[in-house]
Parts: sequence; structure tokens; C-alpha cells
Amino acid sequence: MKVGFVAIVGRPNVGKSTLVNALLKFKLAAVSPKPQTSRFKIIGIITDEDAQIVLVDTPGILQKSKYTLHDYMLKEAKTAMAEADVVLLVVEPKPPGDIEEAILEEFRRSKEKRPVILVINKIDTVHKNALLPIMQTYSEMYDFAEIVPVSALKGDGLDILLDVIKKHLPEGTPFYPGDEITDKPLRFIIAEIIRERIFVHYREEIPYSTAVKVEEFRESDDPNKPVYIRATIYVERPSQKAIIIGRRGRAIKRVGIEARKQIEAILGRKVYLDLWVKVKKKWRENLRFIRELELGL
Ligand SMILES: Nc1nc2c(ncn2[C@@H]2O[C@H](COP(=O)(O)OP(=O)(O)O)[C@@H](O)[C@H]2O)c(=O)[nH]1
Ligand SMILES: [Mg+2]
Repeated sequence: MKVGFVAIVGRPNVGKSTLVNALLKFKLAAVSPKPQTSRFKIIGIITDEDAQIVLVDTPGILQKSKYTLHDYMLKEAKTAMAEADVVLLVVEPKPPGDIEEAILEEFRRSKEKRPVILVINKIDTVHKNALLPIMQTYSEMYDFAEIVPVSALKGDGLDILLDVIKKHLPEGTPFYPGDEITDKPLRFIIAEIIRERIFVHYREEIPYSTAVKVEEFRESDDPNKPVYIRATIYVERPSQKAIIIGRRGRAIKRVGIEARKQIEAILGRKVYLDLWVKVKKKWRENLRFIRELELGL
């Protein structure tokens, strides 16, 4: 069997999380038009007859981080080369920018070479003729194992990409049971769904000041009864709480309805989603709390 870790790198917003979800055929990672939606490293596991592919999605850099985007990307590129079996560099269908150049420079400098597959995503946004010169430019910059144009959003090129990944993975025995799709607990995935809705519906610092925790998950023995899920949206200040709730609770109601529908689709069961908003001052500096979020505790 072909088995291994596939690190996905690339600047924010190129569609890394969308690609992971599309390859998994499961909504695992939070996706939004705002940069830095992903907060933690997420792995997605694809197992079929002849391979187990473990996708590692790089989170975006956190605001207020000590790193600049540039430094952060270089660090990620270095880690990917050191820890993964195959690296996917995801880019948009346009000429390389300074971040792409810096990542490739890091790859060139690296002593341990892994196959790097260049994934040109969002090809649904450009004319076919525009792709060739971009592929040409990239291929002159680095010795890529392969270059694969895809649209993660439309699902184009994904089967080819999976075959190409398999081709470059080493032989081995699976790390995870065949039916596992992630190392994260269900509570974490549910919290991410709610958090993604917040990224979609609120502006400025609100999404970045928000954390979501699933506090209770109760299934009834009667499959016709809804699953009870109590989740808390944590914010840093009372003013943010008021914004999250919105006038007459309209804003939070919309988040709740949309998240509930997605959770019902995943569980295949009716869900009663009980959403609360609480102020937790300076939670972003509380490492224990952040660790709990990451583990879905
Ligand atoms: N048109 C188009 N948009 C895409 C595609 N893949 C991702 N996007 C959009 O790009 C934005 C950022 O995607 P996301 O997966 O969060 O990027 P990440 O920051 O690299 O993880 C979202 O609005 C996605 O819907 C694609 O193939 N085509
Ligand atoms: Mg992401």
C-alpha cells in the first residue's frame, strides 16, 4: 500500500482548506473568503484499496502573531519538507509572488528533498490559455515532481491529483483505521462549523476574537429525536457579545440555523443547536484554553 503524510502549503486564501474538504469529500476544515480562517493544523485521512493519504492542512497565521506572513510561510515550508512524504504547494492561477518565490527558495535550500507537487487551484476563474505561461514560469523556477491544475471548488482535476499524490508516496502500512477521516473529535468539527459561519457573517476583528466550544453533545436513544448540542461562542469583550447576538438576536439566529443545517448533514440526524455567547477576557492569551479548543475538549 502507498501510505504517507502530505503537507499542504501556500499563502492564505489560495484554497488549501477547500482542497482538503474536496479531496476528503467531507467538510472538515473551515473555509471563508477571509484570510486566516483556519486556526489549527487539521489532518484529513483518505483511505482506499491501495493507499492511505494523510493530508495536513496548514493553518493561517494568527493575527497578532509574532511572525510576519513571510517568516511564517518559510517556517511552514521548512517543516513540510522535514516532516511530510509529499508536499503540495497550492497557488492561484497567476504569476508567482514574493511569497511563492521565498517558499521555493526554502525548498531549494532544504537538504532533505521531498517531491513537491505544484497545485494550481481556482482554474475555474481563468481562461485555459492563461494557464500555460503560468505553468511554464513555475516549472522554470523549481523542479516540481508534477504540476496539476485543479478547481477545488468545482471538483476539477482532483482525481488526477489523488493519483499523482499516490504515485509519489512511499510503500507502508496504514497509520489510521480505514474508517477514520480525521484525528479531531466530532466536537471539534462541530465547533469549526459554527466558527466558519462567524467568519462568513461578521466583520473586522469579530471573527478573530471568537472561539467556539461544544460543551454538551447528547444523543437520545430514539433516533427520531434531535441530537442536543450546546455550544458556547466566546468573545473577548461585552461589546463583541452584543455584536455577535445582534439586534433582537437576529445575527446569532442566522449563525445557528446555518450551522445546524451543516451539522445535521454530517450527522444524518436532526439537531437541536443551543448557542450561547460568553465573554472570556483575553482568551487569546490563555494557552490552556486554546489547547482545549484544539483538542475539542
Ligand atoms: N473560484 C474558486 N474559489 C475557490 C477555489 N478554492 C477555494 N476558493 C475560495 O477561496 C477562498 C479561500 O479558501 P480557503 O480554502 O479558506 O483558503 P486557505 O486560506 O488557503 O485555506 C474561499 O472563499 C473559497 O471558496 C476554487 O477552486 N475556485
Ligand atoms: Mg485554510
